[in-house]
Amino acid sequence: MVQFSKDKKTIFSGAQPTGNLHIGNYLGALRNWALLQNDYNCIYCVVDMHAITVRQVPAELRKRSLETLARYMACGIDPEKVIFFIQSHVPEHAQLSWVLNCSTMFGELSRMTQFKDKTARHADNVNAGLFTYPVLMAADILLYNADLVPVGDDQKQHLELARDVAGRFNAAYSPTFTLPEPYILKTSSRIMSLTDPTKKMSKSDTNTQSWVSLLDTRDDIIKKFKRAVTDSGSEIRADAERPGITNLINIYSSFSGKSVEETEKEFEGKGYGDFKAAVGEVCADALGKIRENFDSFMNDRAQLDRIITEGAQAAEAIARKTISKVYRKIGFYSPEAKK
Ligand code: ATP
Ligand code: LTN
Repeated sequence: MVQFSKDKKTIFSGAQPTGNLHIGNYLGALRNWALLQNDYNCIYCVVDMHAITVRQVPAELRKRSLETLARYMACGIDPEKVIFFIQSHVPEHAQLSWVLNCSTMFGELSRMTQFKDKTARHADNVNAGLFTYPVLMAADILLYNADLVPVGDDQKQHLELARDVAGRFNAAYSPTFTLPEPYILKTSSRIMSLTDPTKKMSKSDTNTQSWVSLLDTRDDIIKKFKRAVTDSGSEIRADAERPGITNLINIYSSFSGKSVEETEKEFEGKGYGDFKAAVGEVCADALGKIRENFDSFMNDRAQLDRIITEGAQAAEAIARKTISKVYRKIGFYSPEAKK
């Protein structure tokens, strides 16, 4: 069982059980979760309950939830150090979500930009879950009294709402929840599209040449970098005026662990062709290792199931305490409670 230290701050984050991910997701999110596990008490959750706010194919969702866990572990998350579980396995998330719904205002939820975007994209399925999505996210975080939440730009508004709801509950009853802060990664760099380096790399881009998937073969990866759009000029130097080469330098430096300056020095006097080949190699090596780890986790279902079960037990031990406290404060009767 994971042993948390009293001296460390608690980090909570959630990952959508999505299928294909790209190196932008890896360098901007996945890898960083693993980097935090030594310095913080980390609780990570695959948010299958959030996923059903848009229509899912049930068999696919089941498969992807497992794959998401295996993928994060392949990127270095160690279930001996981190509480790692599937959201629907800990019913307290749904329980707290309902209570918090009653401390969240209709107007606040109406202002959420993700709700407005998703409503436009899924006009045939504007369900109430899509609307109250941020309340479930607040419940995720507040159940564990997380101090810090690593999130991307798009989730900052939701985190702000979680703080507001927590503050409102604390004021109405008595101090109960820790107010969570966003955790901004110092190392986080934005990886840009390989075909248009002024746009961020994104899996919704229909041109598959623009992004490198974690599942691409070595050959594909090398080809994609060879064809990557670069700028006029021939020097390997990072510069805001030359977004193409700058992006490749960032990618090389992120995978190799070398700084931008070291990278520029290493390739001094070399051409774009040599450099692109080197970026392809270093990326393919790293993804190859992740792929190998992933396959070995996926091939041992008994071990994965054990990790998921123990993760849910550890999470629930914390979540149960919070929900009992909340139920007591709001006035739900319990025969076990002391009179
Ligand atoms: P979509 O195309 O559906 O918007 P996406 O590929 O942009 O998806 P998200 O699912 O929005 O990815 O993001 C998952 C995580 O990966 C977030 O933490 C986000 O900040 C990070 N991320 C996404 N794209 C990049 C990128 N190009 N560079 C760095 N980090 C990224
Ligand atoms: N909404 C987030 C996923 C998410 C999350 C959370 C992130 C659900 N619950 C709690 C941080 C903390 C997303 O779509 N990336």
